[in-house]
Parts: sequence; C-alpha cells; structure tokens
Amino acid sequence: MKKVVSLLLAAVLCLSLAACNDTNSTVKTNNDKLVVGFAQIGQESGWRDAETNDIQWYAARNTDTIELHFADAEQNPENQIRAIRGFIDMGVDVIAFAPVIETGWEEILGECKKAGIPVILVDRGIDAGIDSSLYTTMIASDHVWAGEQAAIVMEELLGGSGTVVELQGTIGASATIQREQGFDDYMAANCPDIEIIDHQSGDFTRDQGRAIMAAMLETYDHIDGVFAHNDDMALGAIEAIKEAGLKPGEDIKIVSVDGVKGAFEAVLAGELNCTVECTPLLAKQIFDTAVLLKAGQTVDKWIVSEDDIYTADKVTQEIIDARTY
Ligand code: GZL
Repeated sequence: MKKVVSLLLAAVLCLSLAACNDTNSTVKTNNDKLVVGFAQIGQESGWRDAETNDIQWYAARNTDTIELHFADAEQNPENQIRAIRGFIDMGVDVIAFAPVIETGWEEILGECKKAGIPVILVDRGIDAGIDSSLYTTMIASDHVWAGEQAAIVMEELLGGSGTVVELQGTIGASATIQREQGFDDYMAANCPDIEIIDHQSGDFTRDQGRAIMAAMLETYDHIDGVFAHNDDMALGAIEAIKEAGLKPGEDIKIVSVDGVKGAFEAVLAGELNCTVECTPLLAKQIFDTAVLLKAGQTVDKWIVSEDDIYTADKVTQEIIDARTY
C-alpha cells in the first residue's frame, strides 16, 4: 500500500513540475493563484542546480497558491528573451529571471513594462546603463563584496606576496564582472607584492575550470594562488593541480565563491582554502516578493542576500552535514 501511495505522490509531483516547463502555452492564466514565469540560465554549475531545485520545490509545495512556469535557457540569452516573451503572452503576474549577461535586455524589459508585468532580477544584475525603471527589484548577493573577501583571504594565505591567476565566470555576467572588480581592486589598493598574472574564463563550469588551470600550469613556471569565481571551476582546478603533481591548498592556495557542498568537502580535505558563500536559496524571497508586487506594493530596488566566509578553521563535518545545498 505504501508503495502505491509513494508512486501516486511521485506522479503528482511530476505532473506539477512538468507544468512548470511549459513556456509556449497560449492559455491565459485566469485563476487567483500567484502566477510566476521564471527564465533560468541553465545547468552550468552545482550552484545553479541548487537554485533551480529550491525554486521548483518551493512551487511544488505550494501549488494551492503558486503557479510556476519555468524555462531553462541553456545559457543562451536569446532563449531567455523568448521565454520571457512567452510569459508575457501567458499574462503571468510576475516575471523573474537570472540574466545570463548584463547587456541586451532593454527591448524585452520594455515589453514587460508595457504589459504591466513586474520583473525580478535573480542572482545576477543588468548593465547600470539600462534604465533601472525597466525592472522592479533584484534579489542577489553582493558580488563585489565576495570578490573583496576572497582577496583579503588570499592576501593572508600568501603572506602578502606572490603570483595569482583568476578563473573568471561567464564573460559579461554581472557575477563575473563584480567579483573580478572586488578582487582586483582590493589587490591593487592593498597588495603591491601580489601580482595577478592571468585572467581566463571557465564559464562557471568545472570542466572548463580544469582545462584552463591545466593550461596555466603549462604556461607559468610558478603560480602561488588561484581565485576562482565559483566553486565548480575551483573543483576543476583542484583536479588539474593534482594531475600536475602539486598539492592544491598547499603548493597553490585556492579561494572561490558559492559555498556548494563539494567546496566545503574540499576545504575540509585541505584542497580548497576558502569558499565565500553566495546563497542560491532564494525561492522564498522570490515568491514572497512576487506576492507583494502582485498586490501593487513597492519593495527595495536591491534585496541583498546575507552570506558568510568559510575558511578551513570554520569548516567541520557537522557544518557540512547541516548544509542544505
Ligand atoms: C551567482 C551566480 C553564479 C554562481 C555560479 O549569483 O550567478 O552563476 O556563482 C553560477 O556558480 O553559475
């Protein structure tokens, strides 16, 4: 009997989540639920998957009040724009999306504004030159702060001197631009004896992080530190450093951003020296904010996430076991 119940529950969940992926429906929404269209970037990192899971599970647990339409853009901004246009056609109450890059959003955001649909930017922002009235609010971490914290930790790890390479995220993404700004500006202002000898993009993926790190190890005689714009690229770099016969976390110090469980495990193993948290668990904030916007209320232009810094002295197995992403 238990098996039948669990199968039925699984079927219900699949049906409700499947409903989340329709982006071409022309059926106008006409119920009193909060109807949200979310155009996700893709599945490039463990962090991104954690954000997607949080959003989909929150909606699946609240089907009596929330109707989620979810699109996966496979890291292509044109796909995000197409999905957002589909949400406008559906007549959703609120549109939320994580802009894969900062530029190219003026036209589609103008269409959202013309349709009277509020827009929530999630975890990444858009270019400061775009009219900020075209979106309602941004729910995201402070990426400049994260880059600066990474630099402060790296300065201490290197004792104030050495050579550092930077594994950048997706070129043109606000998280990439701002983490680099925070890290590089701090180094320029405070660490005259630390030289950033290279920046290359691994597009926030583990495979590309590994490939770029391997190439850099071939190119440079000596690398003291790595700043990876996200944990997935750091975990890839750790693999490359080991393959080169070096000890990650010891011969080469590594600092990254995100706070995914794999990074915590690498810190505990002594292979990663620090991960600066950037919580992906934004679902409650997204839907609570959407409720307020549907009711015509105003919210802050930037709803900043609270994040922490995890160095080896702070990471224990208990901390890892308690992590929810
Ligand atoms: C940060 C987010 C970044 C993560 C990456 O808010 O946009 O995108 O740091 C993810 O892991 O791919």
